[in-house]
Amino acid sequence: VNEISGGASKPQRVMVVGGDGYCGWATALHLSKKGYEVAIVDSLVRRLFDHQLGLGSLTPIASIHDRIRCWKALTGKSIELYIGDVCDFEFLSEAFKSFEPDSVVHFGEQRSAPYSMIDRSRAVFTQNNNVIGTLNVLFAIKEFREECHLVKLGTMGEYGTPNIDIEEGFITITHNGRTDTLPYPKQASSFYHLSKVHDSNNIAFTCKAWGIRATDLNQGVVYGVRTDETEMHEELNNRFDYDGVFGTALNRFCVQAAVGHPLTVYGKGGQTRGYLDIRDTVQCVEIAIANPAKAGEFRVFNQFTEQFSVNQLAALVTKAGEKLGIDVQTTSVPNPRVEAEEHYYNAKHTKLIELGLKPHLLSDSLLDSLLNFTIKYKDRVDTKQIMPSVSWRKIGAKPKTVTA
Ligand code: NAD
Ligand code: USQ
Repeated sequence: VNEISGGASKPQRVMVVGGDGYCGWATALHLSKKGYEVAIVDSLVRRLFDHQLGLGSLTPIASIHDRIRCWKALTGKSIELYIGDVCDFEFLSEAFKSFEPDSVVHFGEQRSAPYSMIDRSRAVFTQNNNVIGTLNVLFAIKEFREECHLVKLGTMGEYGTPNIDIEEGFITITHNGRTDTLPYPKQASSFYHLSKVHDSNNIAFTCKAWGIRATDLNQGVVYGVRTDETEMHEELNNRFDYDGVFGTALNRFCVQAAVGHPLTVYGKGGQTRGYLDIRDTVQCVEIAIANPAKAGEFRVFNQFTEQFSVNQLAALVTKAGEKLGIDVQTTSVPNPRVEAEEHYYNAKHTKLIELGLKPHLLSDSLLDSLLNFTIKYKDRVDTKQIMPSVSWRKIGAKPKTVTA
């Protein structure tokens, strides 16, 4: 295992916070397969949100315990499990002292923009959960594992949609004759996306003040579901969200096409974002771990492989549907969000490529297989969950218990 541990004799120990979630589960298995010693830390709060809101994954998902048992039975590899909340510092300290991670990959946040815009209490929960959780991880590293590399999942949404090119984390500006390289301006547009901005500031500060080594992965929207490891057995199935709260653009469109629901383009559909295949998420995280930041370094990578507008995605899914004999319609839904619907977008994403990322670009064959995958499970779709139910403008202090 020398090639994965940078010359050290023991395999690297990686703590995957949020390892029961969509990106985290796929990553935990991928790293375990590659010979890393993996521990999953997760509070399972995401499964609770599904219960509370009456939502469910397209795919049936096994409990985290059964998932890990199945992985061990198939591969002989153990994944350690710590069930708890990273906002609970005592729990996190015990997990750190017991597992002694060389890297922490932190996926463990409330990651839905619409969830954070349901009502005041969800907005506050999101920022509390995300900001305090990350602060605790930073304190745990300082206190117990100074050399541990933090690989933190951020979001491309931290930058918003400025009318100039988006750089990777930093921009060099000349102002009144003086020049400096500064953090790229942040213009997030939900309480969720803002929580990531706050995280980035806290991480950058602790790198400077305490010498923490950190990589902020500003990830675009993820699509797809199968990875080499999750497809080994049904019990290793990843979750696949398609509802209006947790479902993301391309994944939702594939499910909508599969059940004959018109594709829900919000507003004018010119909203452009960076996208990547989940098989590239796991690759990018492995690359970041294998090439750690230096002590005191705050590194930022833009983690996506291609840009698409919502209209372009709808056109691609329509074309893929035609090939399978499905007539796909599109509907324009009044935009529940406050965001630019026609805008310039050109974001750099070269640093992960320079470190060896080999992207899986969105191809006809991937769209065919994703669409076929959603068709396989279409009887599990609750079509009432498809339309968006959370409004950026209507959020208030009154608690909401039903969203659909
Ligand atoms: P997910 O909701 O599927 O998984 C997140 C996991 O973290 C869940 O299992 C949840 O139970 C756990 N968790 C949340 N708060 C926790 C806490 N306080 N303590 C312990 N565990 C906690 O989300 P995902 O789609 O896998 O996203 C993972 C990360 O990647 C998030 O940080 C998200 O912001 C980021 N990201 C996701 C996407 C995407 O398209 N899915 C895109 C860009 C960035
Ligand atoms: N959109 C539609 N129709 C839909 C769903 C979405 O038009 O049915 C539009 C949205 O208005 C938005 C764009 O598609 O303009 C992307 O929305 P999304 O729900 O796919 O993604 P977003 O809310 O940005 O959040 C997701 C993840 C989040 C991550 C982010 C990366 O949930 O965790 O941080 O993607 S990024 O978009 O780069 O900020």
